[in-house]
Amino acid sequence: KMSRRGPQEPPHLPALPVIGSLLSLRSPHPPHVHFKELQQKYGQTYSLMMGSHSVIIVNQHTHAKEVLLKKGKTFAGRPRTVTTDILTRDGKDIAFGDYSATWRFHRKIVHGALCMFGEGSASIEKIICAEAQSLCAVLSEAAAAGLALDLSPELTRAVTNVVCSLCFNSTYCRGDPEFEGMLHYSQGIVDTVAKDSLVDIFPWLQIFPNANLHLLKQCVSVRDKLLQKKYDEHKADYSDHVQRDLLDALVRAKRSAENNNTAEISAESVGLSEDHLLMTVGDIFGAGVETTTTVLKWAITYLIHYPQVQRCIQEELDSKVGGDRSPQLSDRGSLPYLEATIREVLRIRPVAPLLIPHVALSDTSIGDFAVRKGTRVIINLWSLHHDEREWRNPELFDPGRFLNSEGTGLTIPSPSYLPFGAGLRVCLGEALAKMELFLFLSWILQRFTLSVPPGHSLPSLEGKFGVVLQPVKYKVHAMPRPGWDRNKCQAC
Ligand code: HEM
Ligand code: PLO
Repeated sequence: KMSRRGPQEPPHLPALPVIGSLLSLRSPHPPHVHFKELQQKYGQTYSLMMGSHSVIIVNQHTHAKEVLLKKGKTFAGRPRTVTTDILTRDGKDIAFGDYSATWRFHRKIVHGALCMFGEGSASIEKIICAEAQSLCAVLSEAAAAGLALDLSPELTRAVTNVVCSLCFNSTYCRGDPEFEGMLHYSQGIVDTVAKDSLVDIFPWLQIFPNANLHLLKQCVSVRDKLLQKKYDEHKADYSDHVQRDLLDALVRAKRSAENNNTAEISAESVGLSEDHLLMTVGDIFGAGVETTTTVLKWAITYLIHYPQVQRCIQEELDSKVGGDRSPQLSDRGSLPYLEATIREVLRIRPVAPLLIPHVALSDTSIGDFAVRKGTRVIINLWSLHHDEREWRNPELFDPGRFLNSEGTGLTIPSPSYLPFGAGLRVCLGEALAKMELFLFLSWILQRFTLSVPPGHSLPSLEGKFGVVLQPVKYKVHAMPRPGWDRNKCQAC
């Protein structure tokens, strides 16, 4: 027998048990937890079949970085799935679109447009602060009336208005029916788009009556009408001289490509069709809302469980910002404990615990394992962020692990930390999300102490797995801090 030691296949799971456990509604654990547990039997990197697809699950940071960074271009593909094809008109967006010239072009336009509003620019900060102001006003009204509030719709509206300003140059008022409609369709999409972890197990199941797909299609059609309306409005009053928002930037790119028909960058060849354009704003709008809102909800859930962490942030705010003005982005450097808390929330409850599946674009390898072209690779961020070898007591919520020993500066104590992914497919909204998390949380905690209403039990820390990992719904009591009574809040 030959004993040449070349690349080997990763340990493989017997196909049926996994399909069974994933398809079974009775499975007690969501996929990221299940995939972490399977390491004990199969090792940190293993493969399995989902339907006819070969899938590799990566549970360690060295292999994760090899996939995302060192071999980023080889693993930059995305799988096509029944549900994401419905959401994105067959992958004509950025997040679920396969690696291609069109994808690169769209990512570049969006990146440019977000940078224009991004760091250093005063306008994005003003937009976020205006929303923080309005959010705090709602909280103090509720407090004055002695009411406990489900913060979810309030946080969603604040975050939505920030992306809405960026994408469409518009905002929603409380109770706006279009906003209520958006809340509804977006939850429907989050609940259905990644049933069974974004890898189609049996694509042929779609030919049977399927309640999930039916709900998804319905929600996507409501979303598409909203996107189309915004697009038509923008086309109608488009001007070459002003660029109000992301949609203007996309319309401009489309027009200039159309006027450039002779060159090799014609609108068709770079894929600047109306579909592409709509799906791209759809991505930014959807990602912009669901991710940041979810992190804010997790942050508040943990602050309610750990009042001492809340107190520490408030002491830091009192001493570095005081009570005579509101926090601003330039305070970020002097509020390390708040930053450490945000980092810890992103570690312990990653928004996208399995990222989005990657695909090998050619034959390659991960560590010593051979990987064939077309193999799907799932990076289990949950395993990276809860790895006992990398984190002391990983289940414990401890912002202090991100502070240096004096507690004066920030560190990242382990390389096993990738809340936004890395490489070619790294999150496009990282800078925006971090600004929003910092400003919303600092404004809220400067003015209020959050808790559950008397007699209510603490909200669960388990979470509900969809395309994002969301906390459960519960009511919050926001108590104004000394000096932040209703009148002051409205005057500031
Ligand atoms: C992709 C995390 C906020 C836009 C991703 C990925 C992660 C992530 C883990 C997948 C990377 C991969 O597949 O390798 C987060 C977190 C956020 C956040 C934790 C909030 C704290 C945002 C915001 C936007 C956004 C605010 C929009 C402005 C995107 C897009 C992609 C993406 C477009 C797809 C990139 C691609 O496939 O090329 N994000 N994200 N994200 N994110 Fe975010
Ligand atoms: C959220 C529901 C929206 O209605 C549509 C949408 C678009 C982009 C998706 C987003 C949803 C969920 C979070 C995703 C984002 C693209 C990148 C982001 C998957 C489905 C993450 C965290 O990877």
